[in-house]
Amino acid sequence: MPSATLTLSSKNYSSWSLRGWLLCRFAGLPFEERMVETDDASARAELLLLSPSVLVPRLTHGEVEVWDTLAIAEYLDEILPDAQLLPADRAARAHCRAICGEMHSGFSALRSALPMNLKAHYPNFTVWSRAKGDIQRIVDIWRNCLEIYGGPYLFGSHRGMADAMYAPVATRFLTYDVALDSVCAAYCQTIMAMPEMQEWLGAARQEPDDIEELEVEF
Ligand SMILES: N[C@@H](CCC(=O)N[C@@H](CS)C(=O)NCC(=O)O)C(=O)O
Repeated sequence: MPSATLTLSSKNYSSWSLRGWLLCRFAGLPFEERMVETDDASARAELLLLSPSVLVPRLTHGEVEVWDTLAIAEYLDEILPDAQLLPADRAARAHCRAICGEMHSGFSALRSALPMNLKAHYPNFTVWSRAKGDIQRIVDIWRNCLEIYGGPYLFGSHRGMADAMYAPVATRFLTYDVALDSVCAAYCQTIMAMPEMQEWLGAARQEPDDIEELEVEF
């Protein structure tokens, strides 16, 4: 297997970095991390050479360059199929792709109103009404998956692509004190208790606090 490098930005603020990193870890791909500050001009210029979208995460695997989180997930599933990032059953796989697609292309109100900030906690946070619609849809997705596949992960006993895609949402629900039913609260706890998640959180806590530009989206 060729060597792999995963380019990331902030561990505290970058939800897409977290998704890409979890996907690589779930897949069992040995990789080196490369951190870039995307608000630094020279780092952006360098990133542009490597990732045409100027976005992270970006995976380099030997000669192969993959950017965009969905593409990274599909690539990892192809090269490491035994990791079962996607469910084995075709219908479940289609379901998984559909909800990952929703996360990838949607929930913009949630993303802008409740940016990922792992070090923060905002008790009694008032959620903007459009973001409430996104939260309701995510809760419905989670409840439906956990009921059909039996949990504790979205597609059953094996964590995979969908859990990586929704993991930053679990952190947001905790950061912003979003009231959840017991099923969804338990799913959030399952995600937060994963050893990989604990490792990422530990590194996020070590980051400096002042990356203001990244407080906006992600
Ligand atoms: N659709 C992209 C989204 C990636 C993305 O938005 N990444 C953010 C970090 S969370 C980024 O690189 N921002 C850099 C910048 O805007 O300078 C994906 O799936 O990977």
